[in-house]
Amino acid sequence: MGQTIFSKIVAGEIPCDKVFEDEELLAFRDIKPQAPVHILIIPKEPIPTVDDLEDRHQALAGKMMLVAARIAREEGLAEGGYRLIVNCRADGGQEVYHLHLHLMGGRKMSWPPG
Ligand code: DGP
Repeated sequence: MGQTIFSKIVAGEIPCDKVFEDEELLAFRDIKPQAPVHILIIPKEPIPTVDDLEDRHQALAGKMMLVAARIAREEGLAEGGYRLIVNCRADGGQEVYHLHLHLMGGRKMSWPPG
């Protein structure tokens, strides 16, 4: 799998609307938001899909959830609620093959999704 647009964002070659960064993770606003708040939390390591996570990624994967919850609180979403989604490969609707956690909120989400 070649370099993705998200690797270029991590490298600073493409700009993003950043909301969080540390040595392992980056979070930025989705360019095609599906909700009033739509943020992507990604590892800096170019892991293609959730299916490519290995045992050594256990802490990293957990941190993605914790950072998502922290951002949700900062964005004022915690009380009303929000949705976290990871799409995996074609049937999951994944377009960018660099693992990312969608954080969406600010409106009532329908269930089940299409
Ligand atoms: P997915 O279908 O799960 O792979 O979602 C990919 C998301 O990435 C989609 O909601 C649009 C977003 N996206 C694609 N290219 C860019 C970009 O260059 N910048 C930003 N901020 N988001 C992007």
